[in-house]
Amino acid sequence: MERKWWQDKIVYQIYPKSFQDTNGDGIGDLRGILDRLDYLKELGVDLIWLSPVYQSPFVDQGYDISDYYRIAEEFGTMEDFDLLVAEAKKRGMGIVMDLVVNHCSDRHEWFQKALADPEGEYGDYFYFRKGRDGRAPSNYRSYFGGSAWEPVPGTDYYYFHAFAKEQPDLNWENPVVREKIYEMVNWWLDKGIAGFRIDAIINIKKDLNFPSFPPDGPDGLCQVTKMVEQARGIGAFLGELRDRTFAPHHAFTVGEVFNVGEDKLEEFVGENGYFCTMFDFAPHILTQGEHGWYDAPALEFDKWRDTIYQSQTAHQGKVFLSNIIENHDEPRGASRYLPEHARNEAGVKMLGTVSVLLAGIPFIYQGQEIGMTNCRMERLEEYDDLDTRNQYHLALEKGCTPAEAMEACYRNSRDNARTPMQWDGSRNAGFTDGTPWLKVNENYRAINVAAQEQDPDSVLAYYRKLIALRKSEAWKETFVYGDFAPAYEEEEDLFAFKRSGGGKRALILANFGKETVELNLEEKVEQVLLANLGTPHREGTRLLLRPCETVVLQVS
Ligand code: TEU
Ligand code: CA
Repeated sequence: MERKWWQDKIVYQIYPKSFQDTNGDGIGDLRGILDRLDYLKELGVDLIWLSPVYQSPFVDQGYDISDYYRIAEEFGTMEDFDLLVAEAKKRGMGIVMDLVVNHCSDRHEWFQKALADPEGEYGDYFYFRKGRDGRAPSNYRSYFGGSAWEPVPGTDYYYFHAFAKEQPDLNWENPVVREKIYEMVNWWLDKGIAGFRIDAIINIKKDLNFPSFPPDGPDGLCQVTKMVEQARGIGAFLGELRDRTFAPHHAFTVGEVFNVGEDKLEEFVGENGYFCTMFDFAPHILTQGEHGWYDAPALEFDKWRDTIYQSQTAHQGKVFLSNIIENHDEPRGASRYLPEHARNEAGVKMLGTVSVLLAGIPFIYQGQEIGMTNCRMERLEEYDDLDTRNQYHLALEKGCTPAEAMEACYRNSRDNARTPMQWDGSRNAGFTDGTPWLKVNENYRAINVAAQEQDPDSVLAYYRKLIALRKSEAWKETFVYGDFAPAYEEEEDLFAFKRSGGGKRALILANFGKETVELNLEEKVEQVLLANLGTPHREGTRLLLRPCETVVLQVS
């Protein structure tokens, strides 16, 4: 694969609402991000992905956009935004926006006009269909629960929404809609942003017959993904989007792509793919419930590790995937991927090591670098996320007790990762002087940036070293462009792999088990590049790895 400018980058995801508030309204803002640019630079970040900052009624936290050309009032002004792009640039960093074009908000002018006249010009910007015998056109369940078809009062029309009813799907079949989208994308790129993370993009192609399927639940509905999976021809849309916008700007693009076959990978993110990269969700899907959170299976360490090994090996040299352990839709990695006994600082460093040193592009979600964890809420009302409320009620319907349903939320709620960033030990963790829009995790006195900046052994200090190692002149060829191979596969509790490139080899070892692992190393150790529990215990070829211990070795 030919080398591209974005391949050696480290991306940091900011959830603006929860990052840093500067005016005391309890909501993070662009000025807050500006204030923290130096912090990000010091961490080693190159690209900053902002979850949506456009004007929005925030039914789905900004993933429901009512004006693509405005900054949400809550977050500041367009001047703040331009300043952010300029200040990031000064520091050698780029801003990546969230591109949400599968749907917009029901408050968007287009949709308002469409509602007023479903048969008029704007009706064709969306999917309006007539009901069948007084019922919805088909039996899809939206991602956030309930029918994906919403009746239009006073008519026999319904409109389609894959997500909430306040998020009507845009009709990509309409060339006028596509033009408007390209125009908007180019407008942002012309401002000098580095690129886009592309939201829920696999949903833009529908099966226009909108067929019903056998129900997969007692509600008589079936997941809307059924229809999306059998829709054909998304490539024409995505290729056009790339050619008209991303490609001429040499933009960095990362697709949020679920449900795409292995055979399509190169088409999506290969040499001339639709996007530069996409998230590797293979390890995340393992803990997805079949019907919802209430039946989400617990993580099995070996399955998780082997899925990553497999994905890394299969894509070698063909595509550059993006690796994450958490994002704004998922629980905290430290609470999800670490076994109970490893939920401590050493464990968090170990998890960071096996994620950041994989082949592909490392994404770090705000707070991951200090080991932020899931947050326990006492009452359902403390959750803000619509998806969480839906899943809670689904769990009750399936026979869970309220306590069990709350427990499922604690494990899986999207709000786990959306609690305010923990900057220091003062009130509200230094996030706001006012009342935070979402509860601050009670562990902020123990886990916060200020405390960790003072401590050379902190998680934060470790992440800085880890990122610096990956990016260093000496090791870049190995960690960024080098090959991946699993190692010591017979060791059940070990996450172990080799990276080789630029004439060097590194061995990464991490002990996720409860017992010390004794290894007889096949390689000669040249030097210890990184370790989380002090000098590793070695004697000749023998290496002892204590529980939660991780080491990165140069070997030959
Ligand atoms: O998520 C898309 C997606 O596929 C969702 O089903 C996601 O898995 C969801 O969180 C299920 O719990 C994107 C955004 O990342 C998410 O925040 C938005 O809510 C969604 O699109 C709609 O824009
Ligand atoms: Ca604010």
